[in-house]
Amino acid sequence: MRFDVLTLFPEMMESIFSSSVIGRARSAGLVDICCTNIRDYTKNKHRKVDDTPYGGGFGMVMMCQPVVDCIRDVKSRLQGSTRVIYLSPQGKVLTQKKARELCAYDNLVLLCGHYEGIDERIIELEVDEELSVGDYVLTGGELPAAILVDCVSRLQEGVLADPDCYEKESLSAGLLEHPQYTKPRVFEGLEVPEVLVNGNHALQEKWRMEQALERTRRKRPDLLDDASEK
Ligand code: 4H6
Repeated sequence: MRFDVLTLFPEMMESIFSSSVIGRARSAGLVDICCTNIRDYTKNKHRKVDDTPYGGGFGMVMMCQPVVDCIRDVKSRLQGSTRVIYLSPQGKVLTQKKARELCAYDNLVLLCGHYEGIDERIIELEVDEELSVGDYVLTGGELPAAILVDCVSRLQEGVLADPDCYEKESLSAGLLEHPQYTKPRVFEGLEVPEVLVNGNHALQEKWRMEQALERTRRKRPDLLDDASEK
């Protein structure tokens, strides 16, 4: 899978994508992540990417020309199926189900908005889908784009060390994870549940499933309402 992140802050994105699991996946050639600076596509001498909104109002709006040229140039170099996604508070909220669906594309082009957003005509002309990472407002689309890259990358084959991770996830689809413990057995008087220390494998599996269900009921009952959405 290839990701192209179109942003005014490529160096910020590079640092995120060079670390941890995603950094390793990239070095191993399991995902290809490329950050492009939208400002490189400006044609005015001040390298200006924004202008004042028609009809007045607060702030600035990203202009059509640099953004559209940037999207088209990046797309022209891609092979296979491509989806152009704009990260914005107006999008549908990203879910695990959506992340799995996006795995069907060869390329994801992620457009990061800034200022008060982008000229609506860019969306009309070049954007296939608008996604949000949650109902709150951020200063830019960069962190949402990083979340999407992370979430879809970890579904690519070989990115997670243990293939059982995917298996387990699909079994408990739409549920929260059971509690986890490691050594020592007692910490400040709190003991690890007996079944995890002395129980047999079948009992432990049953315990984990019960805990996952109980936790979901208590902490996120909304997840149980429509398990198919997850
Ligand atoms: C597009 C339009 C995504 C992008 C407006 C982006 C939250 C999310 C942005 C804006 C984002 C999300 C610019 C509106 C700054 C507020 C960038 N915020 N904004 N929930 N911000 O996925 O002012």
